Amino acid sequence: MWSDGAQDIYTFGADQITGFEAGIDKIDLVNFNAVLSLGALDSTGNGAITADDALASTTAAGLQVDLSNVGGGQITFVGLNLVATSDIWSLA
Ligand SMILES: [Ca+2]
Repeated sequence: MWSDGAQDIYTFGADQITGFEAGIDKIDLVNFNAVLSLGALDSTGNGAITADDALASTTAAGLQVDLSNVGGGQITFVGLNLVATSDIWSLA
């Protein structure tokens, strides 16, 4: 997946995202609404998803969020080590 500079809304389960623009682009996890909470994604509760959170880790490519235990895949944010929870949609 590639970002084109405008606001992009990503909806999916397993992908590598290049060019994600913090504060502009959004990750829509509506498909995981029933099985995943924002608190689970941001287990440290600091408003950002980083390698310190339970479902995230740092890979050579960038921040990877592992949704495999809720029926998704691994989402890799290429070149990033942090994604704000405000850029995540559809989770409570
Ligand atoms: Ca966090």
